[in-house]
Amino acid sequence: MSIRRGLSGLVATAALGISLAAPSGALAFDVEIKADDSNNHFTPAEVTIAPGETVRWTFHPNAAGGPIAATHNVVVFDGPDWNADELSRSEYFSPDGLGGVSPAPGWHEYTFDAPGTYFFYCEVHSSEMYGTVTVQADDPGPEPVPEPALKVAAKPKNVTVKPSKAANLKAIVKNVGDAAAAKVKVCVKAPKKLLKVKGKACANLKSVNAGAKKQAAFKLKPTKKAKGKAVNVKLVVTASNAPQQTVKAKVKVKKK
Ligand SMILES: [Cu+2]
Repeated sequence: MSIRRGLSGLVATAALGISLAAPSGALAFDVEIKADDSNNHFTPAEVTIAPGETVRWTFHPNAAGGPIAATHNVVVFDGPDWNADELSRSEYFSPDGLGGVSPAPGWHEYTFDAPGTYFFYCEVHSSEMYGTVTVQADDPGPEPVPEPALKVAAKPKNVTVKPSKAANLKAIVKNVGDAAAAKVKVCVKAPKKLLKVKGKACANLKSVNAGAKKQAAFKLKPTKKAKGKAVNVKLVVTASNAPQQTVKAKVKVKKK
């Protein structure tokens, strides 16, 4: 309620045509400085805001609508460390002229950037007029866990060979993730009746770092039955810490 009243007071002041300095940050709280003669206090005395927000302390009339009867000010420690040397402080304020000065427009602002708990008080009534501003950083949530992600490409995608020649096929394995892929293996799979793998059908690429590329070459020799046929081949890449990936290639075997 007190916050609401403070803000509506500001709107009224603006409507009168008094030019007000724009707050330097997002205005998060308007703390009332209300002093009924027997009870000097800030309302609210405990404020919680986000980094970069501004708190404004505004001098308001007392409960009866009359002027504040005593002299007040606001002192803000500029860090969560109470031993901070430099303080942000308002001029003394007393609308009825009982000592001190009456600064226009009658408030004091401070923008809090670093998270922590800050202390503020009135130098005249420090034993009863004080409070804290808690600056809470947003919870960034759990950090994403870096993961490897493999992609495999066949080079070329289509290869044409004479029946007497072996087709050369390369598997290009790229890690597009943000962590190293371990125990990376790439294998060529072809129907045995049509293509025979010369050498090993699987290549051990070991680990592939994030952003890195490795390749493996395979030789596929057509059988007699493959003459004149287009044979589908698969390149399959596996890793101990990344999902399996497959790419297709085609070996066209000439009739002669
Ligand atoms: Cu005071």
